[in-house]
Amino acid sequence: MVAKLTPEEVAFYHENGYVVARGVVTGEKLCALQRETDRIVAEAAGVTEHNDVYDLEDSHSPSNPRVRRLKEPYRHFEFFNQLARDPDVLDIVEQLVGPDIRLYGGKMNLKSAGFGAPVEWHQDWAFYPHTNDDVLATGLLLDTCDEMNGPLMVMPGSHKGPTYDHHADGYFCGAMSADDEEAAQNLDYSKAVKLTGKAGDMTIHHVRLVHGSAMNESNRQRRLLLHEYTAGDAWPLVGLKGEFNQCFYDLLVRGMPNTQPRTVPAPVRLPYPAAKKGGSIYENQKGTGKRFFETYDEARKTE
Ligand SMILES: O=C(O)CCC(=O)C(=O)O
Repeated sequence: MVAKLTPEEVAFYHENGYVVARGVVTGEKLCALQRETDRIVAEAAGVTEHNDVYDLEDSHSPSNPRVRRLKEPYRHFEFFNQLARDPDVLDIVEQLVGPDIRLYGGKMNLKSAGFGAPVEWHQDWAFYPHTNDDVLATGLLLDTCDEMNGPLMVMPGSHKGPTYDHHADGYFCGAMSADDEEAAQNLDYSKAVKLTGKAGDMTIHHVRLVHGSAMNESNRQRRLLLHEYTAGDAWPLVGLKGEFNQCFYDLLVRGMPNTQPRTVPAPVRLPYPAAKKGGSIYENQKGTGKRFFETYDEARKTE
């Protein structure tokens, strides 16, 4: 049986906007997760462009497959559907958002050894604001993650601050610009915390927390399975991600559905007009203003 968060860890999450739960997936379940991921990634051989399942690195080719994201694996693969509903995971989520829990979305980000793409600083709230902010993302580590292979980085306490601009040239781009004055006044990026851990540990970050990650320059991959969970009474302000019955009932992974959304006065910015480069956060962020993190191409140019 997996340990729940201690009262101190729950208080730490509310104060800082993140926490890491240790040893959430272990033993055969962890091996199965790694095996299933390897199988799905191997099937990207032969895929020529992004599709519903795969988001591909710019350097991907069918003969040299490079996957940077599996999109919503719980929708495509029963193993991942079960994992998103795992009682050990939901027991922890329940400690943070309450007894009614809806799965809003999910993805696996794969940072390959040597070139895995960075994710610019952003707040998930800028992508999917809800009527209340009892919303979080869990991140299951498939690989041991240290400072060198692109850990998720967070800005402690930033979930209590403003919602920053995630637009460039008038369009949503899913990233905060390094030129943004409001962010520069409020955030000291030298205080960013790297969420390192062992395979099977689970990061948790609040939907309004500023976070991102650098390129993986190590010789070890870093795979992170992210699931976004909302309180059952949080209603998405930018609309449901799909058909009503599925979103409202099937993806209610714990508790009772509720037709009376709870509202709180959290600062909202809408992700509109939509990103010029749609698809995934990696594509959206290509439209960003000034980048924080070096990309593979930039790193090669300066060599
Ligand atoms: O994979 C990462 O390190 C960052 C993931 C993330 O923040 C996202 O995909 O929204």
